Amino acid sequence: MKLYAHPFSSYCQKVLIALYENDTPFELRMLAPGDEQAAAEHESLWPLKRMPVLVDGGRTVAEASIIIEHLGLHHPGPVRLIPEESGTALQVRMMDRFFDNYIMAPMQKIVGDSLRAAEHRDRHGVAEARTLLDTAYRWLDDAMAGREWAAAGAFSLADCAAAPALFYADWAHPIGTGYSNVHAYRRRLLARPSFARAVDEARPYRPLFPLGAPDRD
Ligand SMILES: N[C@@H](CCC(=O)N[C@@H](CS)C(=O)NCC(=O)O)C(=O)O
Repeated sequence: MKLYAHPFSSYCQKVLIALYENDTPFELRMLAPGDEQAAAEHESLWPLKRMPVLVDGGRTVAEASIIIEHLGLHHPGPVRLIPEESGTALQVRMMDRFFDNYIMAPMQKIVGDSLRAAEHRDRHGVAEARTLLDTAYRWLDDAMAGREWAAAGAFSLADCAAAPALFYADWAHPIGTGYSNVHAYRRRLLARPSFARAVDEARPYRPLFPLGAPDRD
């Protein structure tokens, strides 16, 4: 399998965690800025030009959650990231949607806006993203009371989504000190070997973080 990705990308880390959890072999096709050949291959596979994209034999699979579902179906390992029982799987998928839509998306809005020229900044959109993050942190703090992992009582797809989402969201819009369950969960995610590896591999790229990476994590 070939994964078109960049180690510093949050959605790529989401899939890298799943691959590392099960020691699944793959080749990284690095989408480095300026590598036109890799970019052209990526665009021909997925004209939407979002990463990651997985190529598995003749199949091209896009969207991080779907790639993780694909891995569970076609390359299962000892760590099952989508539970077998369909009701429990639904809880996992709901939390996965929560992290993508309400943590990752507003975090990307804030980071993406900071890359724009001053005259193209979207102050209103960024303010909305910050409000959404505050609401999401508050909801998550209640949801995580008494929970180790996001859903199903075990590490899952939802935690693969949560790890990079909370990692970068806390950099872009710090999680309030009152949200101790969210902080504790973020620390647990950082201690998980699969995510710790993804974070370490991405360390050299921290100077690319447009808001300035804090000196921690
Ligand atoms: N819905 C996609 C989102 C992927 C995404 O936003 N990837 C970012 C990197 S974290 C990207 O490709 N950005 C490049 C761009 O926006 O042109 C998924 O779940 O995989």
